[in-house]
Amino acid sequence: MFTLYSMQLGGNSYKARLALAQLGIPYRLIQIDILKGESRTPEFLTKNPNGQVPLLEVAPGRFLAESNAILWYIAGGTPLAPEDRIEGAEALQWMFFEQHRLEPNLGAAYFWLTLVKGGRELQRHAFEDWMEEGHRALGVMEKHIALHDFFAADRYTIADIALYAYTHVAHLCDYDLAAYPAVRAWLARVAAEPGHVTMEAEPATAVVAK
Ligand SMILES: N[C@@H](CCC(=O)N[C@@H](CS)C(=O)NCC(=O)O)C(=O)O
Repeated sequence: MFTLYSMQLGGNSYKARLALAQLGIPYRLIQIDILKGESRTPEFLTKNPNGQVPLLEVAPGRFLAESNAILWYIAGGTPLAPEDRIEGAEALQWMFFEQHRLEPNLGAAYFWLTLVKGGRELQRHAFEDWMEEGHRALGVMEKHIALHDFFAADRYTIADIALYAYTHVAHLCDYDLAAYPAVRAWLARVAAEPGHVTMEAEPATAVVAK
């Protein structure tokens, strides 16, 4: 059985929990509180020297980091991963876009504005950039999703899961999605997918480690 080291309200960890839930894959869930430094303990650093969650133990002692690599691994061979070569590459294209353009802005704003007390003041200098670059990324998504139902392969895939994680909480960290009607419609389509779980939910397939 997989073991997932996860932060409940972290978008990157949510991606893995959402895919595992929708694929009906049972796993052991270990909650990590990064605000208490639990991803930087000597013990955790032996598992992931980069000191971050999510982290998936795929076999005893074999660890996989990076949320989108985890998505790629767990969804391989399932309908969530396009099997066609170009469609698979297009899913990857959006997953790299998510890590380069979306997550560094929406993810950072979400973390500092919603999870860290006093974060807005602490990060005042960075906030303008996150807003500008985040809106740029949302604009790119809007153009694509106005013409398609999903981001790759004409169906719901791991590309949608990757992009959904921080887009669906954008409104909590000052991003007004009013100018992105197609993105809002896509968010609703993703939330209506069978087996969808929210970021707050502990998936029924998870066995929470005590
Ligand atoms: N690129 C990584 C980013 C992971 C990441 O930023 N994780 C955060 C929580 S969302 C974390 O563990 N931060 C703790 C730290 O850096 O000390 C991914 O997609 O998994």
